[in-house]
Amino acid sequence: MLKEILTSRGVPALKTREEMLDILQREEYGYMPPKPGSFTWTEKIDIENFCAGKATLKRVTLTSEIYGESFSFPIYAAIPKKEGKYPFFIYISFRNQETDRYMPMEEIIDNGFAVLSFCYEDVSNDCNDFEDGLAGIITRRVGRGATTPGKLAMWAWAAQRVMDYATTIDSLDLSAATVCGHSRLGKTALLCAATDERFFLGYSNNSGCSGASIARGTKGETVKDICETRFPYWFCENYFKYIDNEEALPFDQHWLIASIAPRRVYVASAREDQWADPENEYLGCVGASPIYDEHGLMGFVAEDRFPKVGDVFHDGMIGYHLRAGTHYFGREDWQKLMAYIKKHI
Ligand code: GTR
Repeated sequence: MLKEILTSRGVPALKTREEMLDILQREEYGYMPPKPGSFTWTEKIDIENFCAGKATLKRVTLTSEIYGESFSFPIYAAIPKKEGKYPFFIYISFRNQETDRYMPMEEIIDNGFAVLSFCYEDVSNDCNDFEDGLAGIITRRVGRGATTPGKLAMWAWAAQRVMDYATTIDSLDLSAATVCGHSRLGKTALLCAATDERFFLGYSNNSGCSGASIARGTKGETVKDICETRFPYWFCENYFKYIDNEEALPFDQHWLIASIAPRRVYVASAREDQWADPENEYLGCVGASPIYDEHGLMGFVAEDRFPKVGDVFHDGMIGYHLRAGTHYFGREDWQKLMAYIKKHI
């Protein structure tokens, strides 16, 4: 039933990962900024006995050379003290805080994970300002145009620099890296995981339009809403061609999910978050699933119907849940995400 819905909406067939990533970057997010020429960091201990002494919290400044300029941004690194190799989250945060309402740090540490996090606006501000931070460096070189990176691509690039730093830490299990974020930062997390094969899992929480949610036939936010009225600077200018013209998109958002394959991806929806359109987020998973067949893996193992509150689908390479409540990255989401990871590592 759901596959037929996708077909009847004219959702484009999957292509190779390379082709999908090229089209998504060219027509939606802009091409990802280049990898840095050199990469250094400085760190200091912020809280020695963080979370009742279970972890150390460091404040780290990452510095990358890009287009001949130097770009730095701060991150937090919360690493459990007990010797071990920890699976970890790279959490793209709305706020420059080591714990916040979307990130229950102690609970995450107690579940056996480390967390590296940064505030997206320390990379470039969330407004139509292409002079601030990383945006300034990029725009001085490539300008602002049809295929140049929008802010989502810049924030995703920054999460990849956090991954560069993660590779230098002995106590992290580099085969179990998850990038995660909520809403606009859920879109960012998917783009980050899609364009960097070092991630084991990309997790998007309530990412909606231009994230996990199929654009064609949405009952929530449209390309016009997101580009015209609200956040044009998140994208490259080519995306504006599809305002009121979703049927002309040469892709749909299931390509973003499928570009993470054969690695894992997780989409979390909330019932009352109709702006993100949970049904279309679910369709994104359905549409991406067949890519895993080529790898002999089970993609989305779920029922062939729209989701209901309480559904948790954790068996396939694509994880999913739909919870009650509104647009929020809550403890229930974290618990389900951590359960999925523990099941598969
Ligand atoms: C909304 C936007 C969504 C989503 C959300 C958020 O206003 O329309 O696409 O990204 O913001 O990031 O909280």
